[in-house]
Amino acid sequence: MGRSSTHQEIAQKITSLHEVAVISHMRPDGDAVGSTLGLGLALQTLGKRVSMWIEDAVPERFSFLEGAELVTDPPEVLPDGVECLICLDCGEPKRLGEIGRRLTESAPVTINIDHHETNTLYATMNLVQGSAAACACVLMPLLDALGAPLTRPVANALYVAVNTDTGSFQYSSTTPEVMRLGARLLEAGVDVGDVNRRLYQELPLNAFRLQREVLSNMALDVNDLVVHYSLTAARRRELQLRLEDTKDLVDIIRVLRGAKVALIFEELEDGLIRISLRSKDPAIRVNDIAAQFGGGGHPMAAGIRKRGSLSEVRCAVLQAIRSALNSQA
Ligand SMILES: [Mn+2]
Repeated sequence: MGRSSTHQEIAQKITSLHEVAVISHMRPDGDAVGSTLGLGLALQTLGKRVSMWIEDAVPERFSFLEGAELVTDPPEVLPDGVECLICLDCGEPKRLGEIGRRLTESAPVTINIDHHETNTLYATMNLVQGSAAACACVLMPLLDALGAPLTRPVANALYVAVNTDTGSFQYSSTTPEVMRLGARLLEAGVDVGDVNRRLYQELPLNAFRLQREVLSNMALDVNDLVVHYSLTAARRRELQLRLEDTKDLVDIIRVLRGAKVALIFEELEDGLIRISLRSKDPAIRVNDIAAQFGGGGHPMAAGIRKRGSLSEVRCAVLQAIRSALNSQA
């Protein structure tokens, strides 16, 4: 395992390099895309050669960001000339995808910048702040240490990252510090109305069909303390869903009054079950529950990928949640 470094040490290292690659986790969310573009574009303005890689395409929702077309799938082999691989918003190498994970092994130097408590400090240099609301919040002081100008494209990217990871500045991770960062980004030219319309008011029709499906078929457990929905592979095909369409499903059911835990169980085509977990009670840490099944994340938002049948996996995870709720009572 690598050691922890300061913003200054990492800025010094990056300053000494000519060519870097920035990578973030597969099935990217707003923080993954926004942080990748924020750092990648900023390093370009500093005269670096920069590649930006994410396995699975940039979701359509974020494709309006300037530079989004520069983000590509990672190459099978690290190109000659890349001196350093910078991993963003990623708690462990396998979240980069199989190709990305292998790249961390072949890169001469790796830098890990993240905000997952469960981060395994897998890189040569690690800058991890478990309490930060988004990876972008860890990046901002680094950009300052690098002397990178906060251009509008960089500010837009960082704003999307912080906005989406804080649930539009609603989660308790939204500290005064986060709001100050938001203010800086607005001063740098972010058009709040325009960006939020693009993020939240441009839902395609199949997303409505999916929402209808979720609301019709959600299930309750443990005296309504737990709400969950299961999407079978067959139903996914019928609704013609893309990978990115199910990303925020859990937000539809988590709003139920009285619910402490919300979950989405998704049957993927390759025999994997993907589970999104959200807690509404700080005493219920869903990343601890996820860890029992090889998953991880944050106390209030976590994920699991597990092989097995939908009913088997659902039964085991719900049982673990019942135990957590019972030990609390
Ligand atoms: Mn994040």
